[in-house]
Amino acid sequence: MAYEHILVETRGSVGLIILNRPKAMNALCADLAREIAEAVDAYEADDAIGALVVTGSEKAFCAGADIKEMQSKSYMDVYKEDFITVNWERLSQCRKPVIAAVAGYALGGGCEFAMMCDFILAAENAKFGQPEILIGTIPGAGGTQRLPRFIGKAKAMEMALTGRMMDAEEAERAGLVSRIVPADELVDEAVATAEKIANLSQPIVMLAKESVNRAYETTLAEGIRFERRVFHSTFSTEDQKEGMSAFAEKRTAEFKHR
Ligand code: DAK
Repeated sequence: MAYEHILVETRGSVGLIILNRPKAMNALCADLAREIAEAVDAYEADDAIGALVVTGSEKAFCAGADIKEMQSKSYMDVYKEDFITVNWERLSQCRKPVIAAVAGYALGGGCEFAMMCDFILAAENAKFGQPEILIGTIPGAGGTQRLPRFIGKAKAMEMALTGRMMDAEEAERAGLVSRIVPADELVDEAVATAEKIANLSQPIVMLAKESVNRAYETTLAEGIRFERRVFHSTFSTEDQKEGMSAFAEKRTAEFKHR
């Protein structure tokens, strides 16, 4: 499919989505959000794809929602059209693993967008922020909810109330990003990591993702009960038999994704 604001590329078993709106620092206009949702739909439906990587440019992962597009909207506009919500949330509903490879600015909706992914690899020049307060609004795609869960109240509150940006090192220390990699290796490293995941059992990977995500939705006791049921269920798969047999026989497992 031809897109206007994104590039898509299949590398091995990995679906790569590259935000490509350089003149606007990859700001998410409605069409860009729709295109991302369509690309996620297509990769999700493709059995040959085991994991996704979302990235931007070296200068900007994404500078947030398109301020020029939304500046004149009224309350009734955003309420009635459920302002870009459906397409934005598509990424967080993806059942396959998604890695955000962030270089440059990840601001506002861009930071929220990265947080919708399963984990973030950051280039040394990455900068994260929720600057909505500086333009008279507040984060609207999960920033006030996900950020405190990831980095704690003190830093999340400071970022939401002042618009201060966090550099990659602080973001790694705070737990927002899993690793920092050199900018020129960022996408290759993200794709290699995604490929590693894609070569494991797809259904087991999906169960692991669902189980970790449950930690953000429920109590510890309920989460542990959920995990135990899911753990038990892995024993009904061919891939669990294959994985454990391969270990015992000192060979590499060949998962069938069943
Ligand atoms: N929107 C539109 N255009 C943007 C933009 C944005 N967010 N960010 C940058 N641009 C444009 C600039 O206007 C400029 O365009 P021209 O003037 O050349 O036409 C071009 O990109 C280059 O930007 P700068 O000249 O400003 O470049 P600098 O290197 O000096 O600065 C910057 C880069 C990223 C620090 C700066 O551009 C900046 O502060 N940008 C705004 C960042 C920001 O405030 N982001 C938060 C936006 S509010 C929701 C979902 C999401 C949201 C809400 C609800 N629902 C699902 C309900 C999200 C809201 C937001 O993200």
